[in-house]
Amino acid sequence: MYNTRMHRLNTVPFALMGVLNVTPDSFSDGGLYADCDAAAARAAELAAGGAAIIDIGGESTRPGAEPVSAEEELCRVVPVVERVTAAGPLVSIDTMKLAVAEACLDAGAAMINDVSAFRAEPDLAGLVADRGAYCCLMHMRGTPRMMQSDIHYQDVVSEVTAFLEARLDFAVSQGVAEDRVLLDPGIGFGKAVMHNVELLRRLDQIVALGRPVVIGTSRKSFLGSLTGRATAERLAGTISSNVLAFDRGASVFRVHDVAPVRDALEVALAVASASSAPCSYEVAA
Ligand code: HH2
Repeated sequence: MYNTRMHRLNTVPFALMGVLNVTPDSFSDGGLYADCDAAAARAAELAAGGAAIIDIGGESTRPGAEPVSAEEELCRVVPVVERVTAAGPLVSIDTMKLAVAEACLDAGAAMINDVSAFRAEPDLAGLVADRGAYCCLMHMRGTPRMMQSDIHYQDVVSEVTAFLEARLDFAVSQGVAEDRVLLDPGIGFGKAVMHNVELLRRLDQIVALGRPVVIGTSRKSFLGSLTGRATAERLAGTISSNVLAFDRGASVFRVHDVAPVRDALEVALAVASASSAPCSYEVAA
């Protein structure tokens, strides 16, 4: 059942992925939804705002974040995955760990969002293949702890594109069906401000790999650098960057503020799909 609904990701013009972090230390919603009732209420709010997918995370990946154990991550996320899937929304689990991914698939999750793109635990690819689950493979330089130090790229877009193509090939070599894979350039993961800007500007290069592209700019620090805004004040920057990514072919938008981004994307979609035939109109005398 969930695979049929997820399969629409290959065809819909866009889908919103609502962020739900059940961590004490996520960069923008840390500590807000650690309680299972609060998390379930937030998931319902995200779904009502237009989220087709709820992305549940139990380990922060913000720059400098300390890793958490599999036991701790399991305690944080599994009860929430059970509650949210029982309520109806599609669930993606934001994890790099095989044990967490397996328990969350058992609890009803439909997608594994692995910011390490199966590098942290390569056997995760086999699990995704066996279960026929979806996966999002993201580009990240190094690990969250160290990723923002000593950043160098010759051509960030070509390097990220080549990385994603290689990770897609790896997933397929492990038995994952290509049409189950989404790709993500990893905005803010081991990138300086101008690398993020360049990735958005030339996103069509990544879209050309032929898989749905996920984009995660929501409230991120590069928006703060560009606008001088604090984390809670980055909605306009979030909307702008998501609309620009949509214009270049991204189709899944990972955001905290689902409803306003949805509205902006609906307008962008209407403009993108309007006929280019000249309008005929009459002016009343
Ligand atoms: N960004 C974050 C976490 N997971 N997954 C994908 N696919 N793409 C992203 O851009 C992405 C991601 C970081 O944001 P957030 O979850 O809000 O913060 P934290 O990692 O501190 O929990």
